[in-house]
Amino acid sequence: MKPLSLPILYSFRRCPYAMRARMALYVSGQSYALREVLLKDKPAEMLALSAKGTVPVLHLPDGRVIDESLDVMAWALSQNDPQGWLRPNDHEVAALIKHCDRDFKPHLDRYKYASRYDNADPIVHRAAGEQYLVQLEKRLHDQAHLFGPKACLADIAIAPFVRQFALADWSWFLEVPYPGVQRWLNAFIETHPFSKVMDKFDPWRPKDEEIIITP
Ligand SMILES: N[C@@H](CCC(=O)N[C@@H](CS)C(=O)NCC(=O)O)C(=O)O
Repeated sequence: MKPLSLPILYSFRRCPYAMRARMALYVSGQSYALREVLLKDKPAEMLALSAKGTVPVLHLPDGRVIDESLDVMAWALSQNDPQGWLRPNDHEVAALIKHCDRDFKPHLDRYKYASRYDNADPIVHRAAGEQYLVQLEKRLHDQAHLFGPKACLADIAIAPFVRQFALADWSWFLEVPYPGVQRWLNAFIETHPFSKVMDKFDPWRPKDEEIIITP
């Protein structure tokens, strides 16, 4: 098979890390081959590139491998950032995303998938995760996005995780007193780029034709 001249993205549709990577690739205008992965049966081709076995993994035509979602976003937006998602040297953006990945995500997992963990009480973890919503609400009660009127890297990187948290019990989410977060999440779900990157594809097998995503 002829080597591809496009990047290849190993992805899992419902993974919030992969969602943020797909959105950055989409907005940057980058075409790529999408290989949908089953997490319980990861392709050897992906593991040969990145032994840690997490998605997303981006394999560039020059051979470089990017296997952290924020690095995929940074790479895509360094090629082209038409919506101005990158804000130079923004420590506040980086800190808010880090807070999501390091602190909020473990509570999200233990709330949504409590039975996968020993002694995880979902309500305790929901309450702990809610503290992150409180932080977001402080920013969103009087502005449309986390850092002003326009979306930036932080909104796109964080919203997929808040969506998962909300979907764990949507009626609970609608009742909590965070109107800014609710409005922001609804807008995120209903508009591009999110809706553009949620198409369904069968898991990739080596003999398959590549699925080329063109923005
Ligand atoms: N720090 C990584 C985390 C990626 C990650 O944990 N992805 C999950 C899916 S949402 C995964 O691949 N888990 C491996 C597994 O479940 O086997 C990133 O930002 O890319």
